[in-house]
Amino acid sequence: MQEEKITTVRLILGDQLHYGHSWYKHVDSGNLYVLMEVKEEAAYVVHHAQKVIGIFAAMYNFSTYLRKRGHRVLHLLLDDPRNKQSITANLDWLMVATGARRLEYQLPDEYRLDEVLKQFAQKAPYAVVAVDTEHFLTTREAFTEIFGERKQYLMETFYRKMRQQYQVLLQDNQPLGGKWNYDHDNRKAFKGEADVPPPLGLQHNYSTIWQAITSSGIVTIGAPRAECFDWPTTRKEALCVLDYFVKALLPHFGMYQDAMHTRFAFLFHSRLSFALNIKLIGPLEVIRKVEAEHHQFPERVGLEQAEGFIRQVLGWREYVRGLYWKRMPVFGQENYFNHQGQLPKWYWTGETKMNCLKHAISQTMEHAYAHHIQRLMVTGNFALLAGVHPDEVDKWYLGVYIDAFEWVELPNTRGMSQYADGGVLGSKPYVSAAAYIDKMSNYCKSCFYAKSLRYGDRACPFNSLYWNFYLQHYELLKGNHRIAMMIKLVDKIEESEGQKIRQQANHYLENIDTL
Ligand code: FAD
Ligand code: DLZ
Ligand code: SF4
Repeated sequence: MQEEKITTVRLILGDQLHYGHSWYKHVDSGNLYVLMEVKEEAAYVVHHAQKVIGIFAAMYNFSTYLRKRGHRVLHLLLDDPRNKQSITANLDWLMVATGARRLEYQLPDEYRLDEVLKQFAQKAPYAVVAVDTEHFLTTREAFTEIFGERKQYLMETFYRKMRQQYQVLLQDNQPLGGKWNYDHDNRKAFKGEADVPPPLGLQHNYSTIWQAITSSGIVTIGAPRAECFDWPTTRKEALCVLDYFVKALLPHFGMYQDAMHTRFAFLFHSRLSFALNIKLIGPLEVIRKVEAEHHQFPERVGLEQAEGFIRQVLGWREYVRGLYWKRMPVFGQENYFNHQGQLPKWYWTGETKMNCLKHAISQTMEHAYAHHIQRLMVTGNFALLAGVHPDEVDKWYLGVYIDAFEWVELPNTRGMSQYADGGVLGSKPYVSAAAYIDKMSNYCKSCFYAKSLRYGDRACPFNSLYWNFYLQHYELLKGNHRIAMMIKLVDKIEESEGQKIRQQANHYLENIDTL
């Protein structure tokens, strides 16, 4: 029997694996679905091995799913001789080879690819149509609709609007429990008060995929863990991770959200970001599940645990995306403090005597994962205090985490963590000396450096670097009322003390690779 003619090619990017997308509701053999493993996408930054394996495996599983549903699929593998290793170069030959007269793609989440595909469409001699990914709860334009043309965009304003729009944790349109935000209850250090459940333990053997990646010459970092790959790569598995989260981890999630511990890389975190970002699972189903668990078992899953989680997904996740589309491409070039430094070499190995950084970086290399406070208050904090160029910091974060895609990585890194936007996202720089890290973790207890010393060979580098940061950027920070107390303390620093701080900080900065 002759195969039906292909009329439309539908492109699916590696982070667009949305099983419920309306594209797949009806089978039409005139449509060819195309997924491509390409070196170009694996090379715009050096990615963690698990990120590349995870994306390729999830693409493979998604292709299999579509085929089983009766759809026509071309999954272009890395070593396919036809593969030109670039999305647009592949589209060029594919459109000719199939004779299709129409190309459809889902709106990319990343500015770079969005521009590439827009330009490609302008030149194409056939119809090109972009459709929504049907994944997010807000549109790219949400920020302008909510905030107009303001200079600052408060997450809390955005979050409340989202709660109302989607009727989440509300009663008579008012927040359940009388408060919108239980942030103050989300800051407990973990001292072993509860058992930390072991990771769910998905076990895949993806060594064939890993072999193909290495043979193709793609450069990666970090441990592949290909034979015991434990990130979800199908929708079914993503749902298992969600299930495990609400049953085993959510009861303690909010409380220990900011805690860090040498023995537990994941603590009570969901590890859902990868599945969410490649769209195996949707934000609303995650939110509804957590909300339902709270309603059904309020004793076990207190409001502060549920709200603490929902705020991240309904609030922060949608908020950073809105800000990304509002502020790109300028956002990606900002450098408020004019920092020019390089990342210390040990950011790639974890080989440093600074225990907090050693743990946060080593687990990043081992699991392609660190939780929010490790990213913000350990690695991000240090990079900002050390004056590293935001481009370098962005590149690192975009590469090392399995969940890193620019729309979410860049606002968090350049905006929240590095304050390179001068305070559009966050109202003050997230910097701290050792005291905060000590309060929220057990890292300092077994550290080579002394958390309470500011001067000397054993002084914790965070301490002098912290005060040095305020002295160095005094003019840029003195008008910020959120840090008025700090500025008062800086004003009290005598000239001789200031010199000692600078000396100690400069000594550390000059020897940064050996800290
Ligand atoms: P949980 O702690 O269980 O939180 C639940 C979910 O909330 C996450 O899965 C995520 O989807 C969402 N969420 C939580 N915080 C944020 C946030 N600040 N912004 C957006 N979504 C959030 N997240 C990414 O998904 N990709 C990134 O590339 C990324 N880069 C970051 C870089 C820096 C410097 C910082 C400070 C944060 C970054 N985050 C990023 C946010 C956050 O650290 C991760 O979403 C979280 O650690 C993922 O682990 P989890 O799924 O166990 O999260
Ligand atoms: C990150 C990534 C990698 C490593 N490889 C591919 C790939 O081979 N094919 C593909 O379609 N997508 C890949 N991706 C994801 C994209 O680079 C890109 O980050 C997202 O589509 C932007 O949101
Ligand atoms: Fe980190 Fe300083 Fe604590 Fe060591 S003493 S773990 S370097 S904060």
